[in-house]
Amino acid sequence: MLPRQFPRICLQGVATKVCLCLAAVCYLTSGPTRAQAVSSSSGLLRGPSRALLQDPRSPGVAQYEWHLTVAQAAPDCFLRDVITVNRQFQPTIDVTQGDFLQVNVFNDLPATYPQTSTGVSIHWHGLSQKGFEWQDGTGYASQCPIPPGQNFTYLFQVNEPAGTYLWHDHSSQLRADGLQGALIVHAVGGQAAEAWTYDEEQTLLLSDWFHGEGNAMGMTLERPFDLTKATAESGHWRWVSLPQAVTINGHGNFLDCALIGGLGNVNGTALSETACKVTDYTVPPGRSTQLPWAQPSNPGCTHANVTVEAGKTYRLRLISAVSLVYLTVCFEGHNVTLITADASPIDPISFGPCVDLNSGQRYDVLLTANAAPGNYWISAQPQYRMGTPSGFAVLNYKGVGAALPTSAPSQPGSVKPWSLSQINSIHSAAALLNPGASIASAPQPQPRISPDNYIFTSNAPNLQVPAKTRTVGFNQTQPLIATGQIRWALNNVAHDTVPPCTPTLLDVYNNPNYVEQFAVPANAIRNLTAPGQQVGASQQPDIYLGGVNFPDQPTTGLNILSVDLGEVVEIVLQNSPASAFNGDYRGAATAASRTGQEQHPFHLHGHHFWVLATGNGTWDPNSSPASYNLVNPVYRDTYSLLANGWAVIRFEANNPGVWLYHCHIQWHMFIGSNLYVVEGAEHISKPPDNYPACPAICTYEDAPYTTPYVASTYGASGYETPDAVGGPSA
Ligand SMILES: *[C@@H]1O[C@H](CO)[C@@H](O)[C@H](O)[C@H]1NC(C)=O
Ligand SMILES: *[C@@H]1O[C@H](CO)[C@@H](O)[C@H](O)[C@H]1NC(C)=O
Ligand SMILES: *[C@@H]1O[C@H](CO)[C@@H](O)[C@H](O)[C@H]1NC(C)=O
Ligand SMILES: *[C@@H]1O[C@H](CO)[C@@H](O)[C@H](O)[C@H]1NC(C)=O
Ligand SMILES: *[C@@H]1O[C@H](CO)[C@@H](O)[C@H](O)[C@H]1NC(C)=O
Ligand SMILES: *[C@@H]1O[C@H](CO)[C@@H](O)[C@H](O)[C@H]1NC(C)=O
Ligand SMILES: [Cu+2]
Repeated sequence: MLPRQFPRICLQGVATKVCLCLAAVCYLTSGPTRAQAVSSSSGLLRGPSRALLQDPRSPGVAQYEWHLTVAQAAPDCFLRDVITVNRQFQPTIDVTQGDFLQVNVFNDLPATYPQTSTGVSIHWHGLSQKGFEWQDGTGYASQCPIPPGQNFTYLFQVNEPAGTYLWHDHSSQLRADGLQGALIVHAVGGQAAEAWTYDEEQTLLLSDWFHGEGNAMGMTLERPFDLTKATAESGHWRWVSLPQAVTINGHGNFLDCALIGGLGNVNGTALSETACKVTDYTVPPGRSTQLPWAQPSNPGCTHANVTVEAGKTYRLRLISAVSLVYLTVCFEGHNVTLITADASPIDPISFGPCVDLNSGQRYDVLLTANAAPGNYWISAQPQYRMGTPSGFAVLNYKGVGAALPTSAPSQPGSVKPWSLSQINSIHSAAALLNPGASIASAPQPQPRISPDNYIFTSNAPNLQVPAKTRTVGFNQTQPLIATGQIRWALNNVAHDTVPPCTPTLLDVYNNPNYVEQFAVPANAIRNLTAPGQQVGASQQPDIYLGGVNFPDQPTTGLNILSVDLGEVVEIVLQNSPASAFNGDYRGAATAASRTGQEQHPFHLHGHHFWVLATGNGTWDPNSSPASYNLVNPVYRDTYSLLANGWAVIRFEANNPGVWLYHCHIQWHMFIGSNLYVVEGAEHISKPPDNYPACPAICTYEDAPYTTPYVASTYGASGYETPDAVGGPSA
């Protein structure tokens, strides 16, 4: 549904709220509104890239007013506190390509809600924000978070390919509490201008869902992993474990694992019954393990229905908004054709009924309702983290009453994740590689894509791979640092999630030489002895320059890659054993026991990039480049680094700003798998007028989340972290 169907004129103030209640979006199309939008934010018109504002199509403004509050809900049949937007769970944003998106976010969350930062910020995942570097919504990178009781208005032009994106909190772990949703960029001219032929569209937002609050779970990741460093007050590290459910469009059932015949069987190993149980850990203190579930009094305790009409073709927008688990989504009885990857058109390809999505990835698929009318399972099955229950929705044919299908639901482990050759067989749409070609004469099912409808305003819509000017390599590890804490690290630096009280973008705007000036000199980082506690009175973490410095010992600080405009940067990412590169301060004997690796979805802000190769084993500078696809690699914003594998991407440095490059597993990013790309520092535009003030004192993620600290900060709010019992388990 296009926002144009909503009220076209909404006045400010009360009237706006009325419109919001009716349609959740106010849509303003008049010229004066556009002018007003531009002048209200003086940072928008500076530097050559802002020329895009002069596009003749007179963009309008999709205007939202969001009030974030805590509410009780049971998306997976378990009642808990969730975060809502205007009392809606995970609402969708609709905007048209080339228009402005304006979202005024009011943080009406209680100050006692556990936050490792002091507020919220909203990131628009996949939008490259070219020319709008202050609007990326990354806490302490592009802005200070919006504190409780305050508001901040995001305002930027959506100069992006039409397609499927998502929005989510990017200051702490609030997306695990539901603060996220779909963001759909509609083509100018609507569906008729789209590249594919289909009758209807629907969005499927996939989330994994925990019964503990995100920030409370995050705090336990800060406790000492090394038991000898744990005290009665600190407790010790505990992994967030597996999600209790997978939801589809906000609906699921944590007892869906009971649908698995005999509790399921993965590669010959029976799934443990505990996968179906609410453990002590998942129930916040003071709450019953016997809270009602699957009762009418629990709104939302149901499965989502995707109703289709026989004979029609549907564009299904699949979005993985999970915080942890890689999912395989399958449509029983129907094959689907993939048409876009992260909003980039691809050569249509089908792997049968299933599609793999890693956290942060999107695929749009075409599904034709050509089976016998009835009800069919849509399943979202976990991979790599067995014990997570599958999530289910129902593909319901119109005229047949919606009901759970009678066939056996697909069980976790019954479908293999995509192989390397499948991952590498997803290619950019041919039409984007040769913008001179006549699109009109392209035969169907060749997508009707032109540079004009692909990227609204860009100097270089041609997706041919540019020659690289520089290669940067990163080894991903999981060190145990001298504080006894465990981290995820890139080149031995675990990024501090909450850096100084000034966002790095503001530091760099004020001093374009900031990072180079204050970076730890290479000759000073070789002999680190006690990493992890380097934050001094200046509240300034150490700065490490990725690709330049590789500390001998794992450490924490700001991990920064500094690039100039015009560079074409190739990033080689290598998965390495957890304790590689002196990654266990206790020494070689214990390091030898921590050799595991996990798969990681990596996301780059501010850009789409070419994925040249996804490989197995150890990347070899001599032989691996031979496997790169330099002809038609997929162009996207989130890609997979497989366990024991490597992957190579290339991006053009054409967007001044501070852009995160990070693992999109919430918990991995939180304790270190993150990097800031500081790009074109001297070309960063002025901050907007309404930029949120930063707190005088910041809470570092190295803060001691001891029982007394949590009690004094959050009081008896019911959000306290669970007691530390049991031992580390990962
Ligand atoms: C929103 O924040 C601004 C400061 O950025 C403030 O002036 C304004 O009063 C706030 N609006 C409301 C309704 O609280
Ligand atoms: C799907 O349909 C079933 C059967 O009518 C209904 O019980 C259920 O509430 C529906 N789900 C949603 C999310 O509306
Ligand atoms: C899906 O595609 C496979 C391979 O082409 C084919 O064998 C199968 O019959 C198709 N299934 C459906 C439901 O169309
Ligand atoms: C990982 O580290 C090893 C050892 O220092 C190095 O040879 C390799 O090039 C690194 N990998 C990448 C992708 O940088
Ligand atoms: C690191 O320490 C070693 C041994 O003390 C010393 O030889 C070396 O010069 C030091 N390196 C640097 C860069 O200071
Ligand atoms: C990677 O190589 C190892 C060893 O040859 C093999 O066991 C594994 O299946 C491969 N992984 C993939 C994803 O191909
Ligand atoms: Cu990760």
